[in-house]
Amino acid sequence: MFMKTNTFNKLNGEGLKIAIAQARFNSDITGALARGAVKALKEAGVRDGDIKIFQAPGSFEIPLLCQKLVKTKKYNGIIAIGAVIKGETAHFDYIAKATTDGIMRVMLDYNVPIAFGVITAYNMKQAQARARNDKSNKGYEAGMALLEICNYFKLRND
Ligand code: DLZ
Repeated sequence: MFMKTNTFNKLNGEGLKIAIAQARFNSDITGALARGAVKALKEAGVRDGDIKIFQAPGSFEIPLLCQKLVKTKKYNGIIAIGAVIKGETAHFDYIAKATTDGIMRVMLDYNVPIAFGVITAYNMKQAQARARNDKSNKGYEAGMALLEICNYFKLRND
C-alpha cells in the first residue's frame, strides 16, 4: 500500500516524535521488543529525546494508552508493544482480539499511525524467537513499519 513512494528510499526519522506504548506483562519479551523498536527508530535518525516509552499493565490496556497518547497530539506515531502468550485457558484469544481491535480502532478513529508490535505466541519459545537481538525482532519490524507510514504521510503532506 505504501510501497510506491518508499520501497527504494531510505527511511528517514529525522524530526519525528514517536511514543512507544509497551505492556509490562511478559516484560522480558516486551522489553526486548521495545529495544528493537528503539533501534529501528534511531537507525533512521529519530533523536533519543524524541522517543518516549510509556507502559501499560498488560496488552489489554494498550489501546487506552494509545488513545491517551494520541490525544496529547505530541507524537507523529506510536509503536504498540505487547506479548500475548497462550496459557491453559481462552484468555489468550480474548486479550489478543481486544488488543488488536482496540489498536486498530484508535488508529482509524484518530488518523494517527500505530504500528503493531504485539506478538501473539502459542508458547514462550515462539515469543523468544520473535524478540531476538537482530533485525528479525518484531519490535524492530514494527519500528520500520511506523517509519514507512510516517514517511509516506510526510511525502504526501497529509
Ligand atoms: C491476565 C493476562 C494474561 C493471562 N496473559 C497476558 C498475556 O499473555 N499478555 C499480556 O500482555 N497480558 C496478559 N494479561 C494481562 C491483561 O492484558 C490485562 O492487563 C489484565 O487482564 C488486566 O486488565
